[in-house]
Amino acid sequence: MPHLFEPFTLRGVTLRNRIGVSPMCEYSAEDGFPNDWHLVHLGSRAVGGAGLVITEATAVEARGRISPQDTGIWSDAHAEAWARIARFIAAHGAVPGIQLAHAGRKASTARPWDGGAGVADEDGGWEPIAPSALAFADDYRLPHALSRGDIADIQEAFVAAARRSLEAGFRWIELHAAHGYLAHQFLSPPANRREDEYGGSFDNRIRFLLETVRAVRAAWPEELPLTVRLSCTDWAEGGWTLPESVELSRRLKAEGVDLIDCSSGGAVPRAEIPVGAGYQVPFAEAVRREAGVATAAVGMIAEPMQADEIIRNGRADLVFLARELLRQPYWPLHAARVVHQKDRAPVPVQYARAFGG
Ligand code: 531
Repeated sequence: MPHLFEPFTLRGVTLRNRIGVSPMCEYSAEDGFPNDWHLVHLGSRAVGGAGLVITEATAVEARGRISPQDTGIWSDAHAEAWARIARFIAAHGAVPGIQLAHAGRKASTARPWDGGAGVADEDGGWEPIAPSALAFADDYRLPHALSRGDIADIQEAFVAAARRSLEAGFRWIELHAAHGYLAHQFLSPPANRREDEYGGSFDNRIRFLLETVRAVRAAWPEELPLTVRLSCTDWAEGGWTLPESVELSRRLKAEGVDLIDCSSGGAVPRAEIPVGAGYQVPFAEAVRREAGVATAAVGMIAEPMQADEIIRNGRADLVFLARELLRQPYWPLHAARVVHQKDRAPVPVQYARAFGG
């Protein structure tokens, strides 16, 4: 069985180890442009030894931002700003990945440190769009329901964003279909009340994501991985379920998706989630085993031995870390020693003196 520091290959891309930097919103962009903060934030985690560094949720159109301070890639100028960051990540041995996203009805909200509620037009907000005209919660804005034409336009925006991601130097795409954002809103019955071919039955609710994947796959090079983040359960009565995630993963695999990043929650407010060490790992395990597709495990993974165990026991192909990498950008360099793989620690030459080199 492979371990945490074994390389991992998907299509023509090889990661130096099984550690990925999970997408993390920084709420620090202006007009969607990543800046020096994003360069240092993502760059230091590449220097820190991760095999894969994925950007925060990056909007495919301005309306798709969670907050006015989110990053985007809806113009060539945005792609140019990303290129410097992707280049730095790659120069330090990590594969640069981008999470392409649309927030749907969870768009136009304030940054968490400003309370997170809906932002009005006069304060720089906008009217969100969604499968159905249902607000996520009382303090969120009411979205307007997408027409068929709007749906096609958004899918085209995903394709254009994928093309720009390639131009910018990214080598890995994660489509965000989790955490209650647009694609997940189509999947989840509490958010999707449509009566056309995009709502109702399972086949109808997965249609938006499958069509988007098909279009992006056709525009994204054959030799590069296309991956999807799912919320494997809504943790809610009447919501999206794990068996649905397994079946969707099979269909996504058939469309050329290479890996499912297995998260959960976010479609409905106030869900009761049993958060604890590795609580989402069983989802990565089930999808990997039952859909026969590679998976990433994410959520409350912080200890090197815990991460190594997940890989060694074939519970997931990759582990994605978020908060622990905020605390310790160089976590992979330390983790290599803890799991007895000191010789595989991806230590930058500049730092060799600190790591016994
Ligand atoms: C936290 C979150 C996790 C799981 C369900 C809902 C929310 N994150 C999600 C982030 C944005 C900030 C909060 C994204 O997925 C973009």
